[in-house]
Amino acid sequence: MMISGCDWSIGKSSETKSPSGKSEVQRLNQPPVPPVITRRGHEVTIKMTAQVTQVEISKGVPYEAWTFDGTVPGPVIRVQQGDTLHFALHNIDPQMPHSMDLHAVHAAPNHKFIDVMPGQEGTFTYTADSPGVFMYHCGTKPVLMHLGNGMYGMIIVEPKDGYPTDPQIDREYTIVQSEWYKENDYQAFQNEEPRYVVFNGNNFTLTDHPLTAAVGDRIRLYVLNAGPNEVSSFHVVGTLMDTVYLDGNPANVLHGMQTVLLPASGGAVVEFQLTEAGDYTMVSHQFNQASKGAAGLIRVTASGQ
Ligand SMILES: [Cu+2]
Repeated sequence: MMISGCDWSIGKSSETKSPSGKSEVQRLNQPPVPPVITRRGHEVTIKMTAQVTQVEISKGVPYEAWTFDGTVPGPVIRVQQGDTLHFALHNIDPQMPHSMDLHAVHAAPNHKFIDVMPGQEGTFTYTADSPGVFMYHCGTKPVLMHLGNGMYGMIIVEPKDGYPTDPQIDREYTIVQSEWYKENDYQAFQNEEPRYVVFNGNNFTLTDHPLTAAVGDRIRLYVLNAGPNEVSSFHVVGTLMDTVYLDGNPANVLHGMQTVLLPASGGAVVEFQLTEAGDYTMVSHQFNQASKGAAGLIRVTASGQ
């Protein structure tokens, strides 16, 4: 593992000469690498990659994303309160350093969230002391560049004794809100309105392929707003969120919520019941965001298929 204190260019793609002699931009599309997560008692080993992979952010709109494991958002990591995490980040992006900042842990950032250089693997150990729904992200400078290009995901730390409402829950899903801007454009990340605001990485999957539930099911969503810039107002049309645990901590309980405010990097566990068959839309109730893609469906049927 190497520590980088170096300055580096914002530009991502390198220029090469084609056979015709014309300059062209070299594009990367590294195939996704699923995370390796293994448990021995309360020792959990997590191996992830930093890599560059093309993702589809809207139908027919590719984006050369900087990713964890080749997806945006990165894979959901789920551990238990009190676990010791042995985390390894393999940086297979040939062009720049990346890192891992886990909001779920107490750690000195200059020791445990440090840059891993191209081709290197960094290993770090932390304890997941606090329960919750947390963001993880690349913390390499400029952080906005790495966030705007896709380097974030959700880590769930299950409470030691569970949530009081665990026995009532029939189905659970994860939703990560985030923004897409002009590709790899730092100025756009800094100054412009997002082109898309999306759930789980794009603006079509959760409407084309609704989440499913049966009539009467109690649903739990683990929700995270990864930003990088916008606040989210998470709402489910046609129900009330009977129980909300802000940031996923059972101590932060609210009841009867119509909308949950999620700051950039804020999370929540939200629970509700769907009492009639039909399609229920999840949105950010900041409707400019919903109109840019921050919407998805839960389809409720008698069978729940
Ligand atoms: Cu990065």
